[in-house]
Amino acid sequence: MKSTLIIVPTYNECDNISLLMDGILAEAPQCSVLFIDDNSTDGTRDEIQRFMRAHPDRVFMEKRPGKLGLGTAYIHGFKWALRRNFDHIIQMDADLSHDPKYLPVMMSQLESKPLVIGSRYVSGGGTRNWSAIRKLISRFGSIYARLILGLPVNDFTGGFNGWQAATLRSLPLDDVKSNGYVFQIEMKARAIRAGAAFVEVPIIFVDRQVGQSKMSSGIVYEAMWRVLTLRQTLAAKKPAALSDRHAGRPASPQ
Ligand SMILES: Nc1nc2c(ncn2[C@@H]2O[C@H](COP(=O)(O)OP(=O)(O)OP(=O)(O)O)[C@@H](O)[C@H]2O)c(=O)[nH]1
Ligand SMILES: [Mg+2]
Repeated sequence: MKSTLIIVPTYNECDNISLLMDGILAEAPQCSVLFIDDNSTDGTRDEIQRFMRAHPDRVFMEKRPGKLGLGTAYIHGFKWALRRNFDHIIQMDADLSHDPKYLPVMMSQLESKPLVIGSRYVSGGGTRNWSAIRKLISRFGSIYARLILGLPVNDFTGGFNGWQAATLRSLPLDDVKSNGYVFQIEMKARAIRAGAAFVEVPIIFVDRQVGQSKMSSGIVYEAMWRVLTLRQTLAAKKPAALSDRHAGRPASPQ
């Protein structure tokens, strides 16, 4: 059986850890979990350590000294996973916006697809409890990236994604410079341009109930600017064939 690591970046998510871990243990008991915590001050680390003590062989934490950003947290986690030879890597938020109930379908799709995208913008996907402005920013972000980068992904900005290890190994992780939302766009664009086949699995994204959003206007501006520079970067590389892609269609159940 393939080994799967779920990577969860955390910054002050104390009240979400327990529910998240209960969900993961129920839906994907065979998976390992790696938290990347950026020196949370609200007791997040204590909560994580509680689960590490209960599941020492499968719950791990990397501690970083301060809030260094989502992008570098994931790159740190990806490298950690590759060093330990996990076959599949799934990234998800700690704030329960990404429901662990989707883990089984993502894992089963990863058996055959190099990149599995949890998608709000394919049939069966959607968002719950988001303000009109958040919906607009998210929808616009994905359409903007799709048009500028010329790649047929419906949900470019989502952060609930699965990777075959070989897909991550094929990417120059040290060259990934985006740190906020746009990190999700850059990773997908680099992988697809490198030839990774992908599938978009429908997910319902639920707005966080507790904890503080780390979203800011700076993150949105970074995304708009960075997508433009990313187009230049990727244009300099030879595009690979976009074979076996299933953009826009929900994954068929297996
Ligand atoms: N390690 C680390 N984790 C972070 C950082 N910024 C955000 N996170 C985590 O990344 C995940 C996504 O962050 P959120 O604040 O939920 O951002 P979002 O989902 O884009 O926006 P909201 O859901 O509106 O809050 C959560 O698990 C956060 O705790 C960071 O600088 N370092
Ligand atoms: Mg969130």
